[in-house]
Amino acid sequence: MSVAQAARSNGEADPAVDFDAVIIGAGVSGLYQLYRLRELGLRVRVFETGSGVGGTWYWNRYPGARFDSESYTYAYSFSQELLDEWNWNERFAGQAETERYLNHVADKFDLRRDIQFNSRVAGARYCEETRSWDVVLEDGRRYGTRFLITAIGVLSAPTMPRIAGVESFRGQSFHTHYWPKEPVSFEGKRVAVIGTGATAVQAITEIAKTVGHLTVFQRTPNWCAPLHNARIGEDEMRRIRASYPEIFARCNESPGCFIHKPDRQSTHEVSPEEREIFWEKLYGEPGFGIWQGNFRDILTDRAANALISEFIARKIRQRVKEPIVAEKLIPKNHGFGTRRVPLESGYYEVYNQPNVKLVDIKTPIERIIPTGIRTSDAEYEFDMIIYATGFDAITGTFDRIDIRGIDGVSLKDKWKDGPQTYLGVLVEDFPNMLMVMGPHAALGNFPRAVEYNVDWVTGLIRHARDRGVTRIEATAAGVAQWTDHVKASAEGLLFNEIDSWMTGVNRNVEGKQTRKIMRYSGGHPVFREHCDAVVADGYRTLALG
Ligand code: NA7
Repeated sequence: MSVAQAARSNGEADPAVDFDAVIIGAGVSGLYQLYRLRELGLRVRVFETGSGVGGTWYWNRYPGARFDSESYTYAYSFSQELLDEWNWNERFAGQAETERYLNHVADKFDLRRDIQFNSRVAGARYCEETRSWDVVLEDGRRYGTRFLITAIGVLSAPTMPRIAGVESFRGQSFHTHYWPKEPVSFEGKRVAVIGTGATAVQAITEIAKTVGHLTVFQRTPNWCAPLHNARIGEDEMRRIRASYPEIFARCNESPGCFIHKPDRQSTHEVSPEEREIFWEKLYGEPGFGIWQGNFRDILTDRAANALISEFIARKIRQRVKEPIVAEKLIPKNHGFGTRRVPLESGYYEVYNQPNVKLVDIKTPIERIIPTGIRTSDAEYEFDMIIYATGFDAITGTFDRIDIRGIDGVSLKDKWKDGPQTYLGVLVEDFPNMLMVMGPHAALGNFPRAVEYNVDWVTGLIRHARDRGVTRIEATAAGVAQWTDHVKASAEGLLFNEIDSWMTGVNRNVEGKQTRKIMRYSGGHPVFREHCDAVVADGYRTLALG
């Protein structure tokens, strides 16, 4: 029985909704949410802006785009058949392989028939009378739904820099997020990249292989560490497949759902020699180990953080030939790991190429001009400008949809001083809106977190359906308690003291200049304990009606 049918059999007013659930987004979260809700027999429609599935992995097709999490830890775990049949080609899959994987998932589970592509949701308004949401697409089409599920990702609202003259440039220009599907050649071209975040680090390294001349405009350097990608052969894939249960169990035990777990020791417990050996080992190993599998206190203890930062600085000095350039690439305003660590495959060596120039903050960009870029002390001519300038993260995608709850209250207004949620899933005054990977949820290795989050949302909807419940809302007390807990869990963590997308700072967006607590920092195991406890308690902390 669908939710709408349950409501009718319950004597409720006919909700006259088109769907039991509308899901916004056909990325990693939306696809799995659709799969689960279909299992409940619900009428579901997914609205997706793109013309294909994949979300992040549909849009970000810039050169060098790839996982920083091990491919086999990033895969969905919910279907044994899927695990059995899919072979990963690379330890850290590139965008094309991941997009292929997500298309395979969509085909295998016949998901496309409920996905409406090229359909951007412009707004959604809750109607108390019908206990349903009125969803409006950009082209004006409207749909009614009992539940509105946001599966819009955390990095889906790209931002351009607020630099005068962007429109005046006469050459080619791209934001990395909106990279074209057609191949782009850099051969013989003078190319500029603005930004040095995780995206830029990947793109710069790839572009440098074929470019005529590359100029990188860096405002803030980031601490990068080697990815150590490699191909996965048949034997290795067989071994990986045989150990999926252990792999997923290990991910679920770690704070970020990564395969790497923090070392139990403090940096100060071991001798400088032992420390050096451990860090050398981590630096030589694939993936996020140096960040997520390091001594337990590198992200809480300033002295420990200074030591690991110095270790990485030494590596940068060793790898970059020109000392002045090396110094420019070493962050001075934040410690290692306090921002998202870009993983790289020869990034630092790019700056040893004679055709690559680094322009740093000392000569900031003043203006984009028709022929290129003007800084405070020079003018550069370019054929192409690439904006790797990041995203209005976490709440940004919500802000771009006009979401209105009870009495027309706007979600954007409600969150103007920072998000307030219950478990990162529900918001007071926005009944029947459920967020998958919303603000205040625990981030990390995305699909691991997504599977838990989606299962939790699905469990709640099943509970509602089985009891004829047609209205689900967070309580004021629940939101206050969770928001306080999220803030408390962030205390003492060095990355919450630094400007980055993870703390909601984006100098290119009005009102996003100050740090906010945007995500749950208590780690996934504790996050799950909280969410599980709510279920065990029969959802009594929610207002159900
Ligand atoms: P990030 O990490 O937010 O990086 C954006 C970069 O763009 C960063 O270096 C910014 O410098 C730079 N930026 C932004 N605006 C400007 C202007 N106006 N002038 C110069 N430089 C600018 O985004 P990414 O796309 O690299 O990565 C996002 C996440 O995607 C990543 O962490 C992965 O999880 C995947 P700033 O640091 O603000 O000084």
